[in-house]
Amino acid sequence: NTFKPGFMAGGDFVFGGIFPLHYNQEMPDLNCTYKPGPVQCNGFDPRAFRWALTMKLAVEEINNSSELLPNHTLGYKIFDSCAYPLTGQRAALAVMNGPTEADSPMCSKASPMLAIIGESGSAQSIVVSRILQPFRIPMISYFSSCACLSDRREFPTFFRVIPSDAYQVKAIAKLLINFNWTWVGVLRGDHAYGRSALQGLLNELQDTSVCVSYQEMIPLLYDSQRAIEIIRVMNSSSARVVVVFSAEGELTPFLKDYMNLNVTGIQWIASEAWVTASVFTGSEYYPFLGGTIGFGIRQGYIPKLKDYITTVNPQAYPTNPLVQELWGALYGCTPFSSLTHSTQLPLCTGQETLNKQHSAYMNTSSPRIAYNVYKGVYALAHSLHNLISCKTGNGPFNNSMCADNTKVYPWQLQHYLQEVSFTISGETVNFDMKGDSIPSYDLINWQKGTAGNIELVKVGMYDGAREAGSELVIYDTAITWAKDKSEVPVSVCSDSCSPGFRKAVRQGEPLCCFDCVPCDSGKISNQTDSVDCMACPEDYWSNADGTECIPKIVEFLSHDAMGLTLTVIAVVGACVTLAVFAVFLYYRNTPIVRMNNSELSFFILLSLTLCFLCSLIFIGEPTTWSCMLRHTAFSITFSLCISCILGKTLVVLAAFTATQPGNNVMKWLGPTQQRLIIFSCTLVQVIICAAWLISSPPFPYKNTQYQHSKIILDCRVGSDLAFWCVLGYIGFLAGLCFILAFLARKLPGNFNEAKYITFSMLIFCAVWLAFIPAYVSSPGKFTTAVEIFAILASSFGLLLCLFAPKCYIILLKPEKNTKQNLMGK
Ligand code: TCR
Repeated sequence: NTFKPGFMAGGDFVFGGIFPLHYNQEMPDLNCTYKPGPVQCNGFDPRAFRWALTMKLAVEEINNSSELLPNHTLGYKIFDSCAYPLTGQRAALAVMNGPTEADSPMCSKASPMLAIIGESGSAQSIVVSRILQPFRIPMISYFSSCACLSDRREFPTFFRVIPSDAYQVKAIAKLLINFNWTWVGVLRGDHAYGRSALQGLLNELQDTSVCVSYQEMIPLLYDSQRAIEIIRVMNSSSARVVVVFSAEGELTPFLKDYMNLNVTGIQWIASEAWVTASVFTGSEYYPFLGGTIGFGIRQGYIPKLKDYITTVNPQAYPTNPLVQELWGALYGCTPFSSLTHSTQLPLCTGQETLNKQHSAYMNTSSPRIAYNVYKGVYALAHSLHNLISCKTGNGPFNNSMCADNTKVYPWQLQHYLQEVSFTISGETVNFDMKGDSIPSYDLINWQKGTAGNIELVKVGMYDGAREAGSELVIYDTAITWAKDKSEVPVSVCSDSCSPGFRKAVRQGEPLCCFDCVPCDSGKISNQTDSVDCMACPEDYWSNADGTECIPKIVEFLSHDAMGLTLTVIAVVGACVTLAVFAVFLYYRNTPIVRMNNSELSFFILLSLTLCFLCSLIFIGEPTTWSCMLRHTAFSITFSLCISCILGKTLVVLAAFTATQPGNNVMKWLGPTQQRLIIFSCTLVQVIICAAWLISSPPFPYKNTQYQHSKIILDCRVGSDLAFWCVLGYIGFLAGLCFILAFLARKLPGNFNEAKYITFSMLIFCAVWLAFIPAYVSSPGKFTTAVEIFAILASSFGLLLCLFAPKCYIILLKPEKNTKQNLMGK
């Protein structure tokens, strides 16, 4: 009961093939009380049989080709692995055994076994690779996608023409990023494939904008209770996109439960293991699985495959048990009664119809795995061709040697395999240092077919041959999304932040979940989803929405409503003062004007006019000149005014003392002395001002500290000391004046000037004392307004207190304007 190859043919060079021609095995009883029988394989798999035929076809094509390996023939030996590591190991050993004369009488000379096409499942490939390793026999797998096989130290002779799962995970990550799905769930089966794919995806998603909302595992021993819990998690999450790393096996019961709970609206991302699964293509699945998208192995085209497959029938291979098993699987009958085959199937009548379940066997229009097998065989043939066409003395081996064509070693072929590069139907095939070929996937979308069933439509691809960053090609408009929608589903944890806001991470939650907080004033963000707000440049400030920097408002007291009002008041004040001046001039010969030194009154009136007018310098944009003028003009006119009043007080005091006998103070206080007092008092202020202007004059200044959104133009005093000296001097004069007037207030006489002077000084001091806190606390241009206001108020105070009573008498009570009446008694 020897283990026989499924197909074999002799040649100058022989390649082995290992295919899972059966999908089930029966282990012999191992109670060790009798000799254990061989493992029985059952469950014929027509798909794998087609793969094996593809290898046979490829070898025959190459043998007929006049370009590839002319004058040499290839042989093959194809064994069944039964889709299981242990039986895969048996196949590997059988392949290496070499053809014996007993096995194949047609090839008497034993040709070397150079390389192997195999195996399918990664578990089997691992075992086979370990067996081949000591003999340095290279192998090319067409279906083993485990990323673990990329480890050259562990699997030094392993090559493959299927992309490693690591690339699938990369492609899925790119897909998630492309569609802006930043909040996704991941579901996986309980096996190495699911585990490593999930791990790989998490790695790929690090440092991207995508976060995983939840990761759930479908238990190995299926449990409805657990599945329902998982479905509840899926339903309650705002992640509408779910990536599923699983095989059809464990997914079938899970989807059954999912459909029973009538959950819809999930956008599935299928892993390669189930995106091409035919079990879910029934119309009952469409409402739940329609729109599913995922990466499948790239389809290829093998022109001769269709015809070739029809040539394999029981008539052409009467002695091959596999062909008869194929017939059993496809038509449910045995073609020959003569063969002692272990099935109890009826004899074929020729009327049988193709078994629906295996109808895919005949569909060879766009093979995926078979095409991989085809590429693998061609890769071997091209390497061998290169090896044989080696020019003597130009070879790659030690001392530039070539391989000996009559005695080629597998390790020599491996060298050429590593270097090989060729094109097959437009696609370049080569291997990197890890034995991986250029990754390529089709993006497959599950759409509604004509009969309501699900059809797999190619809507894009992942092509590793394209330059980095543009590997993913998607035909957006061709995609149907879940629930038959045409717009891309949204799967985010938080909606994106509009300009003017920035993202604020929520404590203890993934980066994709955030709040949007408005930018502080003075900072802006002009893009959606800004992480930070940026500060506006100097002299710029944020607009109300926080989306743009706009120039700051420049503020100063100008000819706006407030400025105009103050101007009008100042002008009116000046006019009133001049009017009083005119009245006094007109009545200059009446007693009330003449009584107390009329010259001083005219001085006071003139200086008051100046006081009113100097407030006008404070209105308008501050310049170097206006700043210097402001304070000096103000302080000099005021000290002039107060010195005049002081002079007047002194005269009043002196006049009274003079009435007392033996006193002639009046002699000391004649008009010349009065002028001298006024002049000298004012001169002191002029000197202070001159010193101020020379040492550190006031200057215009852009104040941005007070209110950040505005530039307030005002004047800096330059020297604080000088400023306070000037004010202090005015204060000193006013205080002196007040004290003297206060002393003189009770002096006899019906018209007591001293009383009014006391009163005016009181008002003057009150206004300026009140001015200080108002000045310090008023914002922006109001500071200047307050200053003007104080000037006007104090000027009006002086004008009213000193001149209103006199004007009253002059204009309205002329009868009282007599010397008797004014002197009293
Ligand atoms: N290679 C996997 C097994 C596998 C699979 C599938 C199983 C692949 N694709 C689809 C079921 C359905 C890819 C392996 O073992 O390496």
